[in-house]
Amino acid sequence: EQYGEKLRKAKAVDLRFMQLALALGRRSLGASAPNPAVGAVIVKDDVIVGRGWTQPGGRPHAEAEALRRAGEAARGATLYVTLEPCSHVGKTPPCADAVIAAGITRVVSAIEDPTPEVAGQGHARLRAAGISVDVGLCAAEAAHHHAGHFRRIRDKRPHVILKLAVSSDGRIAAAGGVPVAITGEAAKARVHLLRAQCNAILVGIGTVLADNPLLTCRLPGMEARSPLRVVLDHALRIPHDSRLVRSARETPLWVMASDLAQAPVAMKLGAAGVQVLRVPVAAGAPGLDLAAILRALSERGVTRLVVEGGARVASSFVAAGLVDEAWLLRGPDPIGDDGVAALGALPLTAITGSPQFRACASKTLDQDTLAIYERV
Ligand code: AOF
Ligand code: ZN
Repeated sequence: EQYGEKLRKAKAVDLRFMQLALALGRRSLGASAPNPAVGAVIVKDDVIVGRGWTQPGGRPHAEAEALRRAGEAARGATLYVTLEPCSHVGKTPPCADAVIAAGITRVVSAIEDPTPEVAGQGHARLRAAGISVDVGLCAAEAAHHHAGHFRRIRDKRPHVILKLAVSSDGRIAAAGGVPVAITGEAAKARVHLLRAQCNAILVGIGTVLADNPLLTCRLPGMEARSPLRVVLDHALRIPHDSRLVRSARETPLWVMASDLAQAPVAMKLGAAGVQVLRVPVAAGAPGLDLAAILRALSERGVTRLVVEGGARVASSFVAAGLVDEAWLLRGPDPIGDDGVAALGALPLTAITGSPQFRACASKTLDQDTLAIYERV
């Protein structure tokens, strides 16, 4: 009985520190690509002696940071980490070796790293050195958190989050694509945080022509967390005086054009700091090949992509089965039947009523609501 109580307490302690490690990892979400955003906590005699998270650009790794801060206190301590410590020599030496060298005696790890050079060998290396290793605490949360890394390793594409802001009657703009304010300040702040937590944001040229958006993160103090901006623009129609092109030197802008688009236009955009990437047009469908675009982004290190419209881009991603997560922000007012439907010819129920998605969270943001759907 007494032993059971002790065990229950120990489990609660493990849970608390793993949740802290997950929270630390969240700080780097969107900033650690191409690497995963890992969090690490080192605990000795119930006291936190080191905390770390993957640094911008992916290095140093989380464990290295936590070990550096713990110093000698790491000897005999427990490491809580949200992803299997690496076992390979990449651009940095293996974290597993650093953990062993520091004298850590127990590791609690949330989930295995599917990276082929790691894939269980990090845990094995720790065990071989006599460290007690527990794997699987908060595995579901960790899998959700590392979705971008896992998707990139397993499917060679980013984790795709589709963000839609719709009126109460499911429209995204007035007749003819005229922009209308749909959601309020709280929703806007949440969207900007999502942008910061992704490495790339993607829109179609229609949205650029209609809204002239900037697509940066404008949360106070987080401006540097703006994602790379990507525009699908097969014929290179993007205006040279658009806010996107004019800001291309501060925040990267990649324009995905078809291999048939005019070279002189591409050169002029290049001179303005825009990177023009050529991709094939889709076979048998209008527009660029989305799978090829995602592969190109993934090859260049993008792990988390937010797709922000318009209707045609959104419906193409849904129809191609390339949406992993859908964020549906709904405002309080209707636009009317002549407004632009959120997914073009597809009904919104292609997400909200589809057995391929499940509602996983919902939240009120002032007068608006946010519902998040996840691919099952
Ligand atoms: C960890 N802790 O914080 C992260 C890890 O090229 P490198 O040396 O930076 O290694 C990149 C790989 O390391 C990456 O693909 C992933 O498997 C792992 N990321 N591992 O132990 C960390 N970010
Ligand atoms: Zn590492």
